Amino acid sequence: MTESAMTAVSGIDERAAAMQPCQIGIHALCCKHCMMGPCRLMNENRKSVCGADQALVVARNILRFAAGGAAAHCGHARHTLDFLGKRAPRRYIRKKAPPYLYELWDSIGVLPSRDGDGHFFDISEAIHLTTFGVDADFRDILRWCLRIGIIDGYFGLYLATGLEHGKWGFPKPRRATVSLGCIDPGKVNIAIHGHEPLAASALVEEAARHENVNLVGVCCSGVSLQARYGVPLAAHVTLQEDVVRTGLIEAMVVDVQCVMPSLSEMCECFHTRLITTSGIGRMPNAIHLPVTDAGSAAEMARKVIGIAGEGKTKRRPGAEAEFLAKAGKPVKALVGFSGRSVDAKGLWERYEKKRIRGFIAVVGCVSPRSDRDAWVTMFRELSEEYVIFTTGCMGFEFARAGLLDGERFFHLGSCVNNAHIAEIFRAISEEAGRRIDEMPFLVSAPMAVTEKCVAIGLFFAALGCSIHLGYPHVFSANQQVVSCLEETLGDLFKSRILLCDHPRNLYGRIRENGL
Ligand code: BF8
Repeated sequence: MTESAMTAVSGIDERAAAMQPCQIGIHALCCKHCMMGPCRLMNENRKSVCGADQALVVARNILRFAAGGAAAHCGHARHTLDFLGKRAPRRYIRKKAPPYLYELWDSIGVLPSRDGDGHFFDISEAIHLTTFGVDADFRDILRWCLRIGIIDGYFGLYLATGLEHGKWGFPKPRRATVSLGCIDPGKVNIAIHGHEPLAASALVEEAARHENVNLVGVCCSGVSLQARYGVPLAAHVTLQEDVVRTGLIEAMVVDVQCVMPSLSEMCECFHTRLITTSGIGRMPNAIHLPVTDAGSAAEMARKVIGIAGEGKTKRRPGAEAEFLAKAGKPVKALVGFSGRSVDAKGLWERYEKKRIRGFIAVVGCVSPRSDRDAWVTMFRELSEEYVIFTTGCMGFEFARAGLLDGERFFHLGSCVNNAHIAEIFRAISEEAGRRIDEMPFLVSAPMAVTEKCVAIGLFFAALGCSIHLGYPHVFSANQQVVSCLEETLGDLFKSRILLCDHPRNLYGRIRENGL
């Protein structure tokens, strides 16, 4: 085994410990938008070679994170449109957003500048205006963050969710299995990893014709398939390598987003065939079976079943026994809620009768740099007084802790399905006859890994929700930036940004001050 393959085989937690984060970049204080730098602005008085001050550097970095996240979510929706042979919808935000919010966004100039696919131009402009020597007004850049958040919400989350439900059906509440224990040593195991439904749904259809095939999901593809079809969910983002490490996965099929490059070498260390399906998600050592429409998706699915079936005989001797000795039993969890199956009226009544103090959405990633168990424990405590909605990798953490009960904890699906949470917030606020920002709503992304978390947080901020961002600290390093964000959101919505990277601090702030 090569040294780099050995590195891939070591766990993500060990690699995170061995690769300490840059203490300048972690606070978004590093500017590398031109080649006179990188410039490191460790204190408020320093300026970069071009004269950019700390507030400008931090604001530009936040906008670039947001633009990256929005590009991913909007790309997901665009790929789905292409797959279905559809055009981008017109006047989409006008149709989907609460009218008072649409008017407000219009009045402050944060709506997308063009209709149809025009939001891609705004994402491009966000990159443009943060290049060397364009926008030097950090307040204007922070306004752009709201625009990109709105784009992410509607042309990413809402559009992708709506298209998926329209083509492949609405999720239904169901009990389903979670954890590595859902891998079946007696069957051909195929893992589906990534985000888009194009390849994933075709594999579910094809696998249904083969009794000896066990499909398992990873990350948001897995979450979607679980909610829609009851496919077992093996792992979230930081556990994706562990799926291969069982030695029982014949094929891992990936598309886009949150697919770690380490999988390429990891699969080489086992018998697992890595299969890529997206034109923008190629990986070394992988078989590429492109999926662009229903025909190519079905062909890919047939080939994958064949490749995986041949691979089972190549498992390392003893892999099954080793797995059975180590793997725990699969955990059962209640998943598959949506805006349709959550009773907004009932939830509002629970609040009105003072049986709960509010509603917290816990969304996004889990990070090897955060104390995952401490966050789960803290939200478990909060669930005694708050209803918790969850999506994405956080949903997996709550599932394996046995918390998803459909009473205190509701699992709303993948990260693009945060649109469900926005719809539920809207429905509860309509029951109450109030605006979203007048409601006890908090959206928390305690352990962001990807840029998508920043874009999602800004979307909910633009809706008027208070937001919490835990680790890392990209929003908090410069006081002018923090004050401007707080003042802007406070003036528009009376909402707040909570910047706590420790569960106890967040717990204290929520309990002492309400949401
Ligand atoms: O979109 S929660 S690590 S899997 S980004 Fe990725 Fe984060 Fe997981 Fe899905 Ni969301």
